[in-house]
Amino acid sequence: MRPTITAFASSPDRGRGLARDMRVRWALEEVSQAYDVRLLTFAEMKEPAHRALSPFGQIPTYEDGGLTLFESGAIVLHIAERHAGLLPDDPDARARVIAWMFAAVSTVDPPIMERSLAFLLEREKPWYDERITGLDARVRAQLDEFSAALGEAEWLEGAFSAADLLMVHVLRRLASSGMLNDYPVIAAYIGRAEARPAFQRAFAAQLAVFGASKSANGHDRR
Ligand code: GTB
Repeated sequence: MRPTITAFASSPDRGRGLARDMRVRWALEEVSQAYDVRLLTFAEMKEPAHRALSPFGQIPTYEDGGLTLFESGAIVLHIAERHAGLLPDDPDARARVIAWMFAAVSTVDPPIMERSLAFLLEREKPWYDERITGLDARVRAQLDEFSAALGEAEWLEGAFSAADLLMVHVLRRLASSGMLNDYPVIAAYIGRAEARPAFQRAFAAQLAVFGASKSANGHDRR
């Protein structure tokens, strides 16, 4: 039986693979698990049928047999636990990978997300320059720390794992900021992950959805 995930019918990321269904698609591709996708409009995401899967009316969700899950980090962990390839066998190494997964979603992601939202929603406000300066400083401080932690390692814990998958997805959001030019260790890490065939298959799949949403009405439905 193939799991079904949900994704935006017309993603505001315009096919850049930044929406969080990308994490789930990528994990499924890494473990060679075929899957179905149910595409949702913003209105459909807030309807009771979807809220039964996702209390906050968001994507992605995951359905497999009787199991339904929300939260991309939990879904990736579930996939990693059910299939070989994304978690080490050694219990201590596995615990460290899970710690890095939490670090990606609960420590590294929030300031990056806050910076993106400020850029999107507050760019015209009188306080924007001061706000973005503060947010940039927070993100840069964390990039300094992450760069030092990664050091010369190829991946966070031995072989590529679910931790790298989540961390890279979080960090990719900075691609358009120009900031990563100052962090060659991180840029190379992202590049290694993006070169993985599983990443490329997942990226192409979400890009195809964006292409279809654009051509459906003959214009960009963003
Ligand atoms: N913590 C949850 C998880 O990790 O699964 C957060 C899920 C979430 O934020 N989902 C977003 C959503 O459903 C889409 S991915 N938003 C609609 C809503 O809340 O009503 C976040 C996202 C959206 C857009 C871009 N973008 O345009 O670049 C990137 C990421």
